[in-house]
Amino acid sequence: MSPVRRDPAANFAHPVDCRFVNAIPAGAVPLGEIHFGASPVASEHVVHPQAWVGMPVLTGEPSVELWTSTQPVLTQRIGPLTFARNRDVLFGCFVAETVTDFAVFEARVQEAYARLLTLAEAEGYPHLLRIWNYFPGIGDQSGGLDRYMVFCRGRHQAIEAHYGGRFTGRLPAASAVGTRHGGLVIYFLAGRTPGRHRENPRQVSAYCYPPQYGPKSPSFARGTLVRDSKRDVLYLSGTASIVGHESRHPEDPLAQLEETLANLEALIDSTATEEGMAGDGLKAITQLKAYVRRRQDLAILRPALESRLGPATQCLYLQADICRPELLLEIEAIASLSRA
Ligand code: 3EB
Repeated sequence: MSPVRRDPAANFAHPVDCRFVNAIPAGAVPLGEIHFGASPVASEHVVHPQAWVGMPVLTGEPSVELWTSTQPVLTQRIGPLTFARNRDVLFGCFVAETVTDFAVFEARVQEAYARLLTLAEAEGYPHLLRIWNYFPGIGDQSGGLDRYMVFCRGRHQAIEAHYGGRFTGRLPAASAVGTRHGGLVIYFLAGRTPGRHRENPRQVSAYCYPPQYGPKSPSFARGTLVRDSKRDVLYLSGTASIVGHESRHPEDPLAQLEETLANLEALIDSTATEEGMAGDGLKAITQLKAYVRRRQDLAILRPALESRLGPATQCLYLQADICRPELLLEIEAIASLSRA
């Protein structure tokens, strides 16, 4: 009997695609759809995960973030969590009403994370690959803390309780951004096999931020690389004009953009080098969401950003509140890397 030859990459499959669309194309197998916009969209008869994120869309670009599967999908709902899974990944979505009170909000965040971590594990997808967090009033203050800090504490408590002890090595790429309308929306991708979580050489790991940014550091990795049999996908976390742990260039949107792009580029290039991939810098980005605090900055930010991207990159521009008041911009992305 001759040994079976296996392509090592064949052990990994990430049969998932993300596109920004206006409508669900015929024949698509949705894992989930996230609608961005100023007002909610009522779509009944939808069984897969779906959410509305109350952020004004700043351009005429398609504003539905559609996650599709190249394999058959099973969908299920347990309380506030809706999830869809194929053989290799689970896409889940948690939606809750707006909660003004900080203590109630923190408990809600903790509950959401406890539920999603438990669910992903119980269904056999224990490895988080990417998480998005959206909620209103991210900069609201109460008792010396802002709502983002309270969010971080609720998330931290649930993650610590779930994994017990050391958990930083399990944290995936994430975004946490402030909406103008609607409630708490958390959606995520989890896998049967782990992703490779990445840090940024230009930045202190967020889970090591000093206490000046809040009683519990933010629980996320700068990026998560997911191997696939054809291409590898790098999920880049929400990235801003932060070097080390400090914000740079207050009041200067263009300089913040340049710093943010340097951070994204450093994350892509260091990942490519250390993981043996072909590095293509910012040109490797296939999808990008730009969160812009002030609508009037779009006119200078957009051309400067797009001059640095490849022609096929899909961009979605959203008006949003960023977690630190001095930050005017945050960018998250998906990049496609090929093995060198
Ligand atoms: C930063 O680098 C900017 O708390 O999940 C970016 C991505 C940010 C994710 C999160 C926060 C989060 O600290 C803010």
